[in-house]
Amino acid sequence: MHKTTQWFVRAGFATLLICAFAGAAIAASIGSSTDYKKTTEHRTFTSTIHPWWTHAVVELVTNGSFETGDFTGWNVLDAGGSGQWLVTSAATAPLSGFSVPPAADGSFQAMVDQVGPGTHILYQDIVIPPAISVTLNLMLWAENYNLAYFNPASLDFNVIPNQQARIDIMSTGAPLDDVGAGVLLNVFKTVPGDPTSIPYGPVTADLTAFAGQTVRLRIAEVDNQFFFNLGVDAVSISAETPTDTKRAAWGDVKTRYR
Ligand SMILES: [Ca+2]
Repeated sequence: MHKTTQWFVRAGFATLLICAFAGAAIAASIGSSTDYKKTTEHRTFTSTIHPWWTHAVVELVTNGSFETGDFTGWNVLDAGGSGQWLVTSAATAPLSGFSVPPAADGSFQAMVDQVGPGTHILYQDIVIPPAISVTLNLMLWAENYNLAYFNPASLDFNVIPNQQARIDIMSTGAPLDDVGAGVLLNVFKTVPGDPTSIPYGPVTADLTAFAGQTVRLRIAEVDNQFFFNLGVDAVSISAETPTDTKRAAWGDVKTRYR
């Protein structure tokens, strides 16, 4: 065989081998894609936006169960002649001596106790990321020994009578005791006629409207009529954020193909 012809034959054979290897590589790549599909087909999707998005749930409240035994992550404002927010695992209120229900979660809970009039505000500023949904959950109990509520449009214990509790989502720029335009969403409020003994129970609110904003969660109690114990625990604001798993997985496939 002519040398040139032999070279072409050899080159053709080499080309066939290269094509075979390339084909195998492509097949391997397709196999990888198939594996990815197998992985995702068994995943549970809840998104209504894109079927390849999965969700991550992020907790936004620091020390929401008070299990540090203190107010780490929180801010407290106690005004008046008596009383304070405190973190306790005790079965008896430390100032008034009234009985206290067990913590709703873990060992510790936050509560207000007093022996005289005062305003007591517990708050935490929350940075809410862009999210599909944002939800507030907490557990609350109350014992209003006055057996009646008074809820003037003020959290000032000098406004008489004033005997109320409320939970609000606030603008961070508003005064701490604001009950006007600084209240972005009222979540809970005692009004005259409400039960004055409230056993531990859930309080929930949809905060999705505040995604991408920084807001203040405020839990407030005012008393100037008689003893008023208020307790909270398991305070949670959870944000559900999308994660584009398809893009991440495809990037991984591309890396392996190269
Ligand atoms: Ca707790």
